[in-house]
Amino acid sequence: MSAPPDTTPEPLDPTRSGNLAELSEVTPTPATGYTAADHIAAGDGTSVRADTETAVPADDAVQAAGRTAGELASAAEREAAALLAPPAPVRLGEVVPAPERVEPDAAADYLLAADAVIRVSADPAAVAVAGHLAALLRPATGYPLPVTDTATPVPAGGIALDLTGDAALGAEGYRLDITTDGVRIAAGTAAGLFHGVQTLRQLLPAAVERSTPVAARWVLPGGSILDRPRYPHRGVMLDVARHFFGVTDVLRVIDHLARYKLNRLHLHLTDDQGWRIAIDSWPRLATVGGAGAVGDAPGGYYSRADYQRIVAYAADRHITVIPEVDLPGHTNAALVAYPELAPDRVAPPPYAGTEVGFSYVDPANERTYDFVTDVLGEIAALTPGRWLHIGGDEAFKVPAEVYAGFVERVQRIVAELDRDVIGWHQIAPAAHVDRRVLQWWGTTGEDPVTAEAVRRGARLVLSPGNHAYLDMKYAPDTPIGHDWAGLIDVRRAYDWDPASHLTGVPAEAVLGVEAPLWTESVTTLAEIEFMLFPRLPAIAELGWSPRSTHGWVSFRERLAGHGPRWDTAGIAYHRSPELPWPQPATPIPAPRGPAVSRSGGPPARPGATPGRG
Ligand code: NGO
Repeated sequence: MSAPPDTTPEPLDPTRSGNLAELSEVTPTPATGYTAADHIAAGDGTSVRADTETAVPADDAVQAAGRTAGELASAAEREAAALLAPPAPVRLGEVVPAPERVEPDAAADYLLAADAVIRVSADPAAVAVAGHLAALLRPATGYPLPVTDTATPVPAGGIALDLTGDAALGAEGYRLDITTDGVRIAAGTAAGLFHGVQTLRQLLPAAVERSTPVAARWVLPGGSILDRPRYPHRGVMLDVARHFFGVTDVLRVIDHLARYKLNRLHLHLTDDQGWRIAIDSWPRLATVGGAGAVGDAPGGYYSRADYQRIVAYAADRHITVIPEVDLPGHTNAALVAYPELAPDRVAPPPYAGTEVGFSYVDPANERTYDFVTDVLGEIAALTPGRWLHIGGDEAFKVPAEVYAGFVERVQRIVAELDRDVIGWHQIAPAAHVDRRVLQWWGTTGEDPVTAEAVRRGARLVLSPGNHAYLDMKYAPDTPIGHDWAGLIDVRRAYDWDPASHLTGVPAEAVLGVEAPLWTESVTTLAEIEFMLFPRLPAIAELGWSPRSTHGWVSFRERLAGHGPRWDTAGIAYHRSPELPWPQPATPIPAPRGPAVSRSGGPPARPGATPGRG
């Protein structure tokens, strides 16, 4: 256990020349806080905190502090004492989402050595996971961590990733064994190995999130974990239509999903305010329909190559992209581009507001089905995953019978593309097709029409608006977000049970959970992260962990322990008062990053909280 300093060191003086420049050079991500940490005198003359993002040249730090020789001597003494005491290893159970079974062995802690080797089964997908692990560990450890593939990987003092082909762990499960002699992750699939790697990452000190080397003791807590997901569908939806987010932002969101063992990224690609994917056969959809956004923010769209890059990056992390083309409503941007699809064949003006339910493509026009066939066909060709999401929400102006007929026809188009259809639960009244999935976003837990569709064979993904909608505010003073489905603090995001949420729907019909992030009021990556963290891990735990592990008291402790990781990785988050965040060992410097405040959230922007509908 590291000894926290008994007096408070001086905060960095940002006005001193050199400080900020040095900081940004050493740490590209924002330094937003400290935790109890070891001070290490690194060989290059910088003084580095083991699990923070802060490093300053030792001489500068001395002068900045303006201390006497005596003060310096006692500071050095404290640092030496901290060096001698090894940092507290993370406890084996401190993983989010909570693993199925955890058996700690206090006598078996493992110390990663500089010459450790990663040995992996000779299978390309497993080797890719080993490469991913090495890439996660190399920046902070500075260790070479070579990857060797072999028929029978054994830890031999390092880390073994063993693709056993054993079906017992299921499609995504893994077993992790940590002993003093090495670490072994075994799984029947590469996805299982990948999830095991995410657990391993969380069990290392938070400093592992640093992007530059730091001298630290890389200790893993001894024992075994056996872990398998509760549900096969664990997702996040990102609305890139209301505001557009470029490829780099989406890739970073994918990294966040991977950390918490989520396996679906649902991209809401089209809406009234913007069409975000290039379609060769209908080019104006993107070039004209993609031009705008809410509040006249800059528009944009993904080229085919951009979209493929997102899909491939997700696939490398065992995440399936589910593209959504929202039909027949939420189509104003498409109608601006192609007025022939509008009921009156007249182009509406581009829309930059936040109302819903006013637009629709004409269900009585055959050209509409050409459009749907072409668009879904082109997107399916770029999407290896099984699912195409057809939207279906809030088509208020289309009469019920016409609507059901339209949805049935679109469901057939999806089936002809050899894909499975997903739609918002409003598609429930349409006839059943094989493997149909409804995405529940209601707020009551009660819907006989959806329950009836389930009786006819549909399965459900649960995104209850009052628990899983991450565009809802945390609290009345949250500077961005909606509140039409209520306020969703971390506990509300966590404390519900997908298996029993919807009356009349049996537990077996539930495929999993998904947290939608609508972006009417969300305009930057920092704001995305602020709305995702800490609620995303709450939904992830509902999707992954067995119900028997569910418990707010344990969850809030485990989750709060991730704060220093997010700080170190430069992830913006809401420092919710519900969670027992670890006490900083030193004062928190003012945030240098763009839009993050540790106390409340992103800075308020005038007029940034549109209501819905
Ligand atoms: C609703 C609506 C979206 C809004 C969102 C805002 C669904 C499925 N349709 O959810 O268009 O953006 O609420 O919270």
